[in-house]
Amino acid sequence: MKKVITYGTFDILHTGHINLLRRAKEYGDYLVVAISSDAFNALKGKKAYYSFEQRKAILEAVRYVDEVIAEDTWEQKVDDIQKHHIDVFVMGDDWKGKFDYLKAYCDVIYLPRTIGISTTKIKTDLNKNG
Ligand code: C2G
Repeated sequence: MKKVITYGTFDILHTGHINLLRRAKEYGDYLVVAISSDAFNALKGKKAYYSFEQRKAILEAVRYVDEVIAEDTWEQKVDDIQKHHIDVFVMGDDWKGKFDYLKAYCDVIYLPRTIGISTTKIKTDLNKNG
């Protein structure tokens, strides 16, 4: 079984996230998603609308996702890849190059981001339109 992993906040799930998850799953048979904990989001300077538990429940309902784990630190990726026997690490290309050190442990793939949609844009548009 070929296992894939990806990481992210995945707040207010949108088609950009779904496009990423669908393409990530195409690289294997089993997709693990490491969702940023609320504490790790604070480290990333992000405040998610949905709590970790809510984001986890939503991701677990996505057909491409086989398992959801917590992302608590920047440093856990190597341990995750070894512990979960990961073959492919996938991220959107806004992270291009940032995780190349993982090539020592698994394939590293950066996929083109979906243009024109983001959680930030959704929040801004909703605030503008009341
Ligand atoms: N994404 C995308 N297209 C968009 C928006 C997001 O392809 N329009 C991708 C991002 O590139 C990322 C994933 O969806 O691969 C999740 O995006 P975020 O929730 O914004 O995750 P991020 O804050 O980038 O966290 O250790 C890695 C970090 O936790 C990544």
